[in-house]
Amino acid sequence: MDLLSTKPGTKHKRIGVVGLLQSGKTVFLTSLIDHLQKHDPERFRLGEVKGGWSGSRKKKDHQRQMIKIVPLIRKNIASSTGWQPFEYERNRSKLAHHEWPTKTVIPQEYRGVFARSDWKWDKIDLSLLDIPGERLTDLLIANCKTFGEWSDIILNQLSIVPEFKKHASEYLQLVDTPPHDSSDWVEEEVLCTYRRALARLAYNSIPFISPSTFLIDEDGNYVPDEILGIEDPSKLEDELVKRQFVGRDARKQFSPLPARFREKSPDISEKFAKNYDRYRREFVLHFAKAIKSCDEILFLVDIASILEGGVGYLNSQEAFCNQLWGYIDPGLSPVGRVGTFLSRVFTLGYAPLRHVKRIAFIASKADRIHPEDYGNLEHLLRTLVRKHVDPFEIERRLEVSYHYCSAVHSTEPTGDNRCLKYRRYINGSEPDERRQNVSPLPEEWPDIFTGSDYHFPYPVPFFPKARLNPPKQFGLNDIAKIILS
Ligand SMILES: Nc1nc2c(ncn2[C@@H]2O[C@H](COP(=O)(O)OP(=O)(O)OP(=O)(O)O)[C@@H](O)[C@H]2O)c(=O)[nH]1
Ligand SMILES: [Mg+2]
Repeated sequence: MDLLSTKPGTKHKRIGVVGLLQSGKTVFLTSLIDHLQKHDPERFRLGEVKGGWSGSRKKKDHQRQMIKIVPLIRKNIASSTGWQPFEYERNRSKLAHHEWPTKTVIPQEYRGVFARSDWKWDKIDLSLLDIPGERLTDLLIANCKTFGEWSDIILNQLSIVPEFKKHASEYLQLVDTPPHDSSDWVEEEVLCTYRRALARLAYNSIPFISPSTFLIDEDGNYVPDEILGIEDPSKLEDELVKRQFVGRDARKQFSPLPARFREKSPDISEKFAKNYDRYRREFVLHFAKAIKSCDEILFLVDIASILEGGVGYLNSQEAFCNQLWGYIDPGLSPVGRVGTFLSRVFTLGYAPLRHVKRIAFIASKADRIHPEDYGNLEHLLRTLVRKHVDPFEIERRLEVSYHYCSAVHSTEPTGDNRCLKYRRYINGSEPDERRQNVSPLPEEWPDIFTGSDYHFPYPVPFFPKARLNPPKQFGLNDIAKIILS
């Protein structure tokens, strides 16, 4: 049992930060933690209340004070999930040297206890979970108890979304006709062709890649640099097919098979089903359950990168959204609410049934967009996710909010048209100043767009070297208000 969270007066909140790869989760968390560790109520406003910790009683009645946060336990403490501790110090130091943090390959958790100036007795014990974007594409596996169910959904997606189909057509054709025998050779051809489809999706920045071990192996090793550095696309594809696995290792692979194939070739499909079950049970459910049992989810979407990625990226973002809510099943029906209440009563509050009660959708990296377009940013975010989340909001009383923020604000408008000023390495050892006219954001998602239609800057992070000072941010404090409530 988790002693800290059960201490009277300590409210434990588990928050999952999710989003596709490179959506800004790790930078968001690093900046948030930095602001909470060094909270300056004037610069990171969380609202104001009457009185507070300081001032005489008489004065308190009249004076309004900014809410102040004080970290009580500053280090990462024993993880409740068994995940690795969040690498806050390492990320902070990279940012201060004009480098973005390296990509996350293993799920990480930050844990810290904070006091609020307007809460007399209670403390807040926060768990913040950071999951590599690639792993989140495995949530469909968590949601599908059987290999057959998963196969049908994946093959359906691959064949109906044109941008997916383009890269998967060879595989779809191969498995459409069941083979005459179930030899090892046939099995290897099926796996190899599926790996080729995933390699093409990855090369074309379509993050619809499951099992995720194709990109990050079970031990957290990303595709090696010597493969990523190959410039010739067909050689890169060949190397990915040869070196990466769709499963926990070479002998435990699986790929989706249609019903007719499963029926006519039971040997291969039983083997794949066994590998799928173990992958699901021993690997995916471990982190998937941790996300499902969060109190709140922060869902980060990088709108600028979707526009730069083209319509295929937009469609994968939508497919991902669908899979995520399908598994997390957020909000609570009236029956669910009674169940949660009873579980609290019978266990004296020690083992409440956890369920996601709140989701904040966040358009991240707003500093890559011109401030004139911030209004469109929120609208694009809403239209992207609304269809999937509205039913939960209406029927399950899920609390939903929409935000935009830049966690490490690294650009500045110059005053000319849509021009942003920022820093970027060109030749020297220090980054040089650059100016760029950025694309205007559309008011609605265009019907069709390609990667070359939109351009936004890629600045180096602007982060204080002085450890006392947290970074310039925009909109992060509004999200912190939700987390710390
Ligand atoms: N301009 C700007 N760029 C950002 C910001 N946050 C993130 N980025 C950019 O987005 C990239 C990815 O950010 P991360 O926080 O590592 O993304 P992630 O979601 O943790 O990615 P995975 O670990 O791959 O799942 C960074 O390397 C930066 O290039 C921001 O606040 N402003
Ligand atoms: Mg990360």
